Amino acid sequence: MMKNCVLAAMLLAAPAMASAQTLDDLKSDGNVTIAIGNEPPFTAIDSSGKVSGAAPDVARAVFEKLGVAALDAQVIEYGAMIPSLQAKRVDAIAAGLFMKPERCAAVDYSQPVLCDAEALLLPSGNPKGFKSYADFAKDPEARLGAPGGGTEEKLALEAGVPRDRVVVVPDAQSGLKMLQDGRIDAYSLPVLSLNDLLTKSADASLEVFAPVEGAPVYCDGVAFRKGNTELRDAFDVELAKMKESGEFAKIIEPYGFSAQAAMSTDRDKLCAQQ
Ligand code: 6CS
Repeated sequence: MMKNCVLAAMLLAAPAMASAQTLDDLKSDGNVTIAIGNEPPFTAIDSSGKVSGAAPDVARAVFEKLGVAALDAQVIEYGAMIPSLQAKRVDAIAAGLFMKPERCAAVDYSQPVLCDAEALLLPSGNPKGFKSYADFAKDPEARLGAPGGGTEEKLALEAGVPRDRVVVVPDAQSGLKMLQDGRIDAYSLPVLSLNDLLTKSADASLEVFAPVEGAPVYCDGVAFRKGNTELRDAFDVELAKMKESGEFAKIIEPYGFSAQAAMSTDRDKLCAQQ
């Protein structure tokens, strides 16, 4: 017989389950829970729990129009976001999770929201001349930091960088510290994320190299559970109205993102892009 205190502790430790399935569920809950990576300007959460960033701000605006007043977030590693969505820990992913064929097969994405190229944070002057992920493969000593399950990690591995020289970095601050401590030779994230990180670090010994040669420009969308097309389609209707009215641009462009970039492409094209 399990002691009651142990059982109680296990129940308390159980992650909050976002059980909502449909738009009606979310409306009756009055809340939507999203996955984020806490990687400004895509997503951010402060010590009080306030959620911001271009992706959550767009999602919040759309859900408000759908009658879902509140939005909260769970910080999840990129590689664990889709499993968390499938396990109903979150209702959606609004995190800059870029559309790629394998992800498009696993979730139902909205139409595009945020687009960005890939970049490298590295020592000023780029002394080792890194311009592409293939450059890290060619240099037997080079170590590249990248988010676990992220696009940069996959691109580096596909370019031939051995697994033991692609270092999984849990978050932007850790990546900065690992670079400053010499544990990695460069840290790869999208351009706007590294520009934000470098500006806040005020570290004149580092610079951003962008775009990474040979890497595509990616766009994200809000990701919903596969088969949840009723909710995804309702989201898309309001997103399209916001793009048309200019409200979409007003939300994302102060963060540095281009509304035109997202409006000049679509889910089908992005999900077909390798
Ligand atoms: O979609 C991804 O995997 C990438 N997206 C962002 C916003 N940052 C890094 C991550 O690898």
